[in-house]
Amino acid sequence: VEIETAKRAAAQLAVKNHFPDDPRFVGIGSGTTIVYVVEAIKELGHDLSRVGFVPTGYQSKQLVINAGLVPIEFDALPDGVMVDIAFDGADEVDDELNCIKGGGACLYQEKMVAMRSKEFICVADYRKLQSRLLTKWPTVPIEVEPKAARQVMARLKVLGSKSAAGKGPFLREGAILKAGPIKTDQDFFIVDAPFPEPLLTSADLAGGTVANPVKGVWEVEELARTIKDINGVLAVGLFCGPTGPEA
Ligand code: DER
Repeated sequence: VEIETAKRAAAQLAVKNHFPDDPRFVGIGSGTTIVYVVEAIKELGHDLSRVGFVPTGYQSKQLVINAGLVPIEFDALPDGVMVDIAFDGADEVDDELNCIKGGGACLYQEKMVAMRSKEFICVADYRKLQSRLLTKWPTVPIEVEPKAARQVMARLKVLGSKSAAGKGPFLREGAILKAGPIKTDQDFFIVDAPFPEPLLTSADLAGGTVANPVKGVWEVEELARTIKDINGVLAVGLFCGPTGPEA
C-alpha cells in the first residue's frame, strides 16, 4: 500500500475510533501523519468551536490554525486539568507500544502533552511497527541544552552509543539550507544516539528470552531513564508504552 494512503487510513481509523464526543482539550502532535489526523477530525463534522487544540511545536500550531481549529498553548491549560486525548505520530513502535519519537525534533513538547493527556493515540503506518525499537529507525533522538551537547555525547558513548559502523552519537545538522546544527522549538540541539542492538522489551527480560543481555544491549525503560539522568538532557525520544513508567 502506498505510504500516504496508509498514513491517511491509520489517521481515519484512529479518529473514528477514539475522538471523544465532547472533548475540552485535544493534543495535536507533529510530523506528516498528524496532518491526516487533523483532516479526519475536521471531516467528523462536529462543532469544534469550544474545543482547545494543544499543539506540540510550531509546525503543529500552524497545522491547528490553518485548519481553523482553536489553538491553546500548553501553559494556558487550567491547572490540574488533563488533555482529554492526544494524537501523535512516531518513528518506530515495538510490541509493547514503546515508541521512538523525535524524528521531527518535536519530542519535548510532544512528551509534555502526551504526559498531560488521559489518552495517547499513536498514529503510524505499517513501516513503523517492529518487534523491537531500533530495528529500522537507527537512533534515539535526544533534546540537549547546546552547551552540554559535547558532554552528553561523550556520556552516551560510555553507555555504548555507536552505530554498527562504530559511528555516533551525532548532533543533528541542518537540512540543505542550514549549515551547522538545527535548533528545536525550545532553541536546543538534537543529538541522535545510535545503539548497536535493538532495544529489549520488558517481556524479553521477564520471559527470559534474552538471558543475560550482552553489554551495550538495553531495555527500553532502563535506557530512557539512564539518558534522562544525564546533565543537560531535556527530553529523550523514547515514549514507554502503557505498562511503562513516565520515562
Ligand atoms: O518527531 C516525532 O516524533 C513525530 O511524531 C514524527 O517523527 C512522526 O513522523 P511522521 O508522522 O512524519 O512519520
